[in-house]
Amino acid sequence: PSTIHRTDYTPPPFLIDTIELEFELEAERTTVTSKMQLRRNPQAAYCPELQLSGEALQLISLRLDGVACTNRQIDEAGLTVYDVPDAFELTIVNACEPASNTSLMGLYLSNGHFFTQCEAQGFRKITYFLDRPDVMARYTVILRANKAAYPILLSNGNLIEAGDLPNGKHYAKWHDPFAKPSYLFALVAGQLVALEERIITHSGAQKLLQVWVEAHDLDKTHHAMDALIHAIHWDEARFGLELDLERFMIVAVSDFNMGAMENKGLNIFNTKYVLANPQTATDSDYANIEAVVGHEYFHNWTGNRVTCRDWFQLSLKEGLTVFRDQEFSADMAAAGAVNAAAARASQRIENVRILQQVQFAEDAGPMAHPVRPESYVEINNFYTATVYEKGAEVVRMYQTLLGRDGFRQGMDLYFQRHDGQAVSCDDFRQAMAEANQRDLAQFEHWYSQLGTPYVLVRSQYDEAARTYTVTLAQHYKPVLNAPYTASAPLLIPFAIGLVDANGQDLALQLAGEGAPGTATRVLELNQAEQTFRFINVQTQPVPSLLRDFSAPVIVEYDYTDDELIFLLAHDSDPFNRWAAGQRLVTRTLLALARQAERTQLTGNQLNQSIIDAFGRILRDETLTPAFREQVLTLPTEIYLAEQMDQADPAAVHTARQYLRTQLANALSHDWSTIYARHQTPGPYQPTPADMGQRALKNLALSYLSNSKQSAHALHLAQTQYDRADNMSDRSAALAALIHLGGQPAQAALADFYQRFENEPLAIDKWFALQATQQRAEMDLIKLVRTLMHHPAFTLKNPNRVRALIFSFISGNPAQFHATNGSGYALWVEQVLALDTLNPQLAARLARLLERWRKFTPALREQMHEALETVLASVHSKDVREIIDKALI
Ligand code: BAL
Ligand code: ZN
Repeated sequence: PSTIHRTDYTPPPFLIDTIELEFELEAERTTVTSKMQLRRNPQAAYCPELQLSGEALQLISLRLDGVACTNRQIDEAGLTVYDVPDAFELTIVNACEPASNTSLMGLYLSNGHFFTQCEAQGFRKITYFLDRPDVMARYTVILRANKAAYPILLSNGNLIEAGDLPNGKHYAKWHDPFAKPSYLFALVAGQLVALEERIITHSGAQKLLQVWVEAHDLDKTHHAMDALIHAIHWDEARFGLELDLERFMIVAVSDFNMGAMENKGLNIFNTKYVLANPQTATDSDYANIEAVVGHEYFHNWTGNRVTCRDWFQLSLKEGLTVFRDQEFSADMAAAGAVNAAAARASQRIENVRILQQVQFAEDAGPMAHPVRPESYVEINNFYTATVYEKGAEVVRMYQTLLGRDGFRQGMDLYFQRHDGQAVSCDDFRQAMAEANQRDLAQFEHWYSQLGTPYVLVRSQYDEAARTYTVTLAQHYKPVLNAPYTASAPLLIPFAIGLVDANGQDLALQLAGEGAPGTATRVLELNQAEQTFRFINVQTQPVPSLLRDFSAPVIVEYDYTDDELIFLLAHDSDPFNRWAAGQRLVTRTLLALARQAERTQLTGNQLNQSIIDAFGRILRDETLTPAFREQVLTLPTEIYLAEQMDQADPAAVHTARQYLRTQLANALSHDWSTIYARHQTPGPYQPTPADMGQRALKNLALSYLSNSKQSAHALHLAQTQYDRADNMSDRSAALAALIHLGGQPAQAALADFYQRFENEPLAIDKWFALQATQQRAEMDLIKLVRTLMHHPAFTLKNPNRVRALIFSFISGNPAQFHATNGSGYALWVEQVLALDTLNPQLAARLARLLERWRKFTPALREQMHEALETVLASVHSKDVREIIDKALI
């Protein structure tokens, strides 16, 4: 497979103005007729032949301007038509095979219904086309199918006509008035029902909103519909962006590689991000649905109206849209909360936690790439945390640097200039710069440089001069196997506060300034090293660094434990309060892990002041339950292993379990009190306040089940399981029961299965809870293998595979990395099994071993062998790219 390079971009030699598509939908073999109006692109170099992409297609006929055309060739990549005129009509008839398409790209079947997935390059599995995002055409689509089997026929845009046909068939004709790239095409056909709402948007236009599902799921669509309505209003209020179609549809599908897809006017969603009722969905499911519904809706402008010139610009739409969905979720949480700032901070903590756990690790491994990648073999491998989450942080930094109004002006100019175009990350930066009359040339490095920047902080207090000097130095650490390591100083917005001995923020005044200013200051670090001198500082402060995580960097500063305990208690910036706690606990856990590598962890090895500090947070009723839950949640084992020079999953597991038990026992009275106090009376409501209460209560239950009070915990868990009126409480109780083991666990697992046998998303939880249990005496590889033989398990459903196999590997690294290699053997088998079935999912699984060089020598060697084994038999370019990069 060849490598595609960003700098090789050339404009498309031809443009397609319109396309009329006709589908004869048959499961085994669908016939597609495509009539396109093409013309040479005046902006491109002359090319005599037309090359159309096509994969796994059978060409039936080809006509050029109505005449049969034989001057053409078909190969693995597609169809070439030689010596074409400057402007012409091309009519292609081809077939594809939806029923045997297990890749879930192109046209496929799920539960007997037809669905499509075209991003990034799935349209070429439907028909021959210029399948690239800078070719934007107007689509008219006619769907024909058996009416009884497929009563609902949907495509993008507006329904023009529909009617019956002979032989039990019917048809529907759709027209999308907006030119779009092929990756935004979609069709759906099946037995579906819809929840409908009509709304009026701010220009006074009436819109039809529909959430399409299978009939038995109709009661689980209300939350998604509410989220959609909120998202529509939010985008009007915050960015002045209005829904541009007469109707907007969401359709749920259970077999889906991604979370959801923003096809124009016809979003297709993984059921996991649509379906919710209190019995089947947890609080985090409710929150994720709101975020993903928002995300896909926001793409209508950031992605669809203005799209990407090429796939290297993916973050142009994804980073921006993640930023927008994060802001939406934060505003929604704040609107429903008593303490809006705290609600916003909790959202921010969740976003940053994912970045630190997933993206920082990606940035330090063989798949490290800039937010705007330089090259790829398979673009599907670049739907990454870097493009999405780091990309969102890059967008957030514009807002931090330019202010909210300045950012809005930049967005306005971006749409004014580029509506209807396929553009680049540079165009976005240019709009931000020009709308604010700022030179943002240096900001380009955030798009072009890979790796996580470090900011080394040194500080000095001069008591006599009453000055406090802060020196910031930015640098990268070498990235393992990174293809290139160029580095120029970045423009880093670095928010700082200084906290006095009483825990109060100082009003900050830099040398040269006439008067003290705000408590938080955004310093602009734009050189390799810079010094900032604060004046009129009466006593030595403790610095609160990178407040609200103002840039996606790692701060290096020698905080003492006491300083961290102080910030945990006093910092006015809630994000940094949480960050101080995490720093403290990570430091403690890493010391314990080092110790566990040498000797057994017994007795109380902990600094009492740390336990006291966490106890005070736990008891502090002025803090929201959601925040307390976040502070008391320990970093994951994967994150901790990543912080070691040589990852030792077993030692990390021992250390983390040890600290959990210590915190459980030392604070057991508090946990019991918390458990009793934070019940949520009344019917289930997914409000931020109730969600926070449940999160804290269920954390208490989890700690109690790790404490000496296991009989008490068993009683609580059993009662909670039996009485639960919602999935958050029931699944938390089940997790506690599984942890406590024995007959009650088996009984609850059996009950749960029976109760939710017909609810696939709940059964996913049943698999995941078993795969992520933390019981040292349990052979989880054996359990996972047994569960893989369960009749409800299938490799064909990505959610099920993620629930069992991915959950096990990421939730239980100590068992996965068993020294006998049994985890790696499982990995090899499953990567290869998925490789032919669903290459995209296989590549995701393959990535779980990419950090092999980071591990202790004994594990490293076995992981290397496992990678070589996969390489010897791999078929897909998706998996091959990952393994090749890992082995460089
Ligand atoms: N565009 C792929 C799915 C998403 O990011 O919304
Ligand atoms: Zn997206």
